Amino acid sequence: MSHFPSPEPLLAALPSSRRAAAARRYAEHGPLLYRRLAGVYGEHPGFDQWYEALLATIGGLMAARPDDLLALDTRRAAEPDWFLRQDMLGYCAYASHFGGDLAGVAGRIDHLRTLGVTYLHLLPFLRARAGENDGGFAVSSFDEVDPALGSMADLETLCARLREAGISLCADFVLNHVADDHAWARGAMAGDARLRDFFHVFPDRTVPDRYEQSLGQVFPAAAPGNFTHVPALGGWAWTTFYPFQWDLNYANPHVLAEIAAALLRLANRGVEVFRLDSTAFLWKREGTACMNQPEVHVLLQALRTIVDIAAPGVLLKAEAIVPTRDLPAYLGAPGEPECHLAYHSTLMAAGWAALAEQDAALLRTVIERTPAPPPGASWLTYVRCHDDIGWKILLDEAGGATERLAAVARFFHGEGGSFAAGVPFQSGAGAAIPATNGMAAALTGFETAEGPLARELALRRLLLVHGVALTFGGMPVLYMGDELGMGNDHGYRDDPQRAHDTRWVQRPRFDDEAVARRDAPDSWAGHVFHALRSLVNERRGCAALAAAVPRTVLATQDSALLALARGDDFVALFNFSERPLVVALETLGMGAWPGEGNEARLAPCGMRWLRR
Ligand code: OTU
Repeated sequence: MSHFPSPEPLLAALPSSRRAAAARRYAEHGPLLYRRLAGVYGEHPGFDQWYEALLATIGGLMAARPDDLLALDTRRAAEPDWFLRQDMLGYCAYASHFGGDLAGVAGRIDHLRTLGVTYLHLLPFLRARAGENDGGFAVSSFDEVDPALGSMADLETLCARLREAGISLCADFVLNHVADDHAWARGAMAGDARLRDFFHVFPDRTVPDRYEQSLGQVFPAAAPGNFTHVPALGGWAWTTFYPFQWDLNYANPHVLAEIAAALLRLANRGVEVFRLDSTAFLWKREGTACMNQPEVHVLLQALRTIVDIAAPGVLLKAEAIVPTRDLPAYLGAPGEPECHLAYHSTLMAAGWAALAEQDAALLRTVIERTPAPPPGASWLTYVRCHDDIGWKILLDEAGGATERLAAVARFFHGEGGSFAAGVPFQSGAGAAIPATNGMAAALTGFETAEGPLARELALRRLLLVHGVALTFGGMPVLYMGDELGMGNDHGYRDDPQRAHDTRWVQRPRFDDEAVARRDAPDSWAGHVFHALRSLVNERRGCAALAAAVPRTVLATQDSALLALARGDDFVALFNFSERPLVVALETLGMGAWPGEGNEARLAPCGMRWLRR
């Protein structure tokens, strides 16, 4: 690099006690930061001044970082793999539905601890647009908590209380778009040219029509197209998601600087992990689907280096719901780190597909195509979340067989007499394969189960898909209510603001009665809770299940069987069929398993962990 700017603007804002550490971190990460930003913005007039201003902003936020969080940064730096251990367990919930408000979430700490949770992802809790707001994903202010949930002070208190309990708070950070009533959008509508340039605005349909030729649609039924006419803008705004969510223009360096600062401000409140929402969409390029563009990775790597400099205890988690081949890039490469974690959504979808097909073929292929992540990074594994299960991300593994995946979707929508009680999502226009919504218990057959045998089978299916998430290696995240086998909630249908969006079927209120039955083993809730917790407990004591231990898919004689080895002394066996299976252990090719005899017997939809 011919010209590498001095760290002076960064250091100037810092008290002398913090300068040495900052200088050291800048010396380590600054060159990559500069290279990445120069690569994407270097041609902009005034790039050097912009870069200096960015450093000054970062320095100011480093000066403002509270002492306890500085201490956390130091602790994390001494143990960078803290989130990759087998005792890490995530849990995801809407604050409103889980605890009523932020303060109420603290009241649930006991439940989380009983389950073994060390990481709590609260879905969007910042001030969102009034009226429809996509479950909080239309953010109006990065600096205000939704008033119905509390205040920034409540957020700080909650972060501190969770941390005391050994739980890291993960917050959504919606950086692809803002709500149409965010100050930036309002400014743009009021005619502020600087803010108009924060968005992709087109005077007429000429350019949007060109882009549309290669764009997909996320909500083809509820929000068709990717552009919205906004009279106050005198043109069309890019809106990948709902019309009230305006995509930010990351070709404008000021957008990145604002977003980085907003993230660091939240980090200074005590948020430890940021779920970077919809990362795949951050960069637009005509003639493409405008997903996974190389610049997306440049921007994410820049954000990562900013975090490494200013708040190194903080983790970034990529939410990119993309085919397996596009996923590894979100974790970066050795020496070029990107996100610490990335949702493994094809693994998730393939686990469900295996249940529908009673065959683990797609799942095996996904696992085989998943490379080992670079050091210090890993996958986020999960079974359900607040969003739909999209099947089309499995098209590669399915060899392009649309009909095969459409059959999986129909299966989960209960067609053909299946056990599942899922609800289709955004079927219709442009969706050859509808996505699926539903709580885990509904998708595994509990809602249709009549009698204890059918219920037992539903429980085993629920454990089977969770078992994959807990065995795979990475950070498993449970979804609120699934640990109690909570079912679908159809109440959203009566609310005109939510009725069109079937994802609400899996966003129930936390069921206090189910929690009360948690420890009663003869209740469904108690049954599920006990079984899942046993699995979590066993995992915690099993070093082979730490994220970094290599995984291998073993060849099996029965395609319904997934045999997944972790290291040399651990094998998980998953039977995706509804037949009992007998596995001759020598066929696994891993030697003898003391105490196991020659064969392992698996119940229908049963699983086993073999350890040495
Ligand atoms: C994300 O999701 C969020 O998780 C959704 O809840 C939001 O609605 C959306 O962004 C907009 O903020 O494409 O890669 O198919 O899986 O919208 C990100 C539905 C996404 C979601 C999809 C998703």
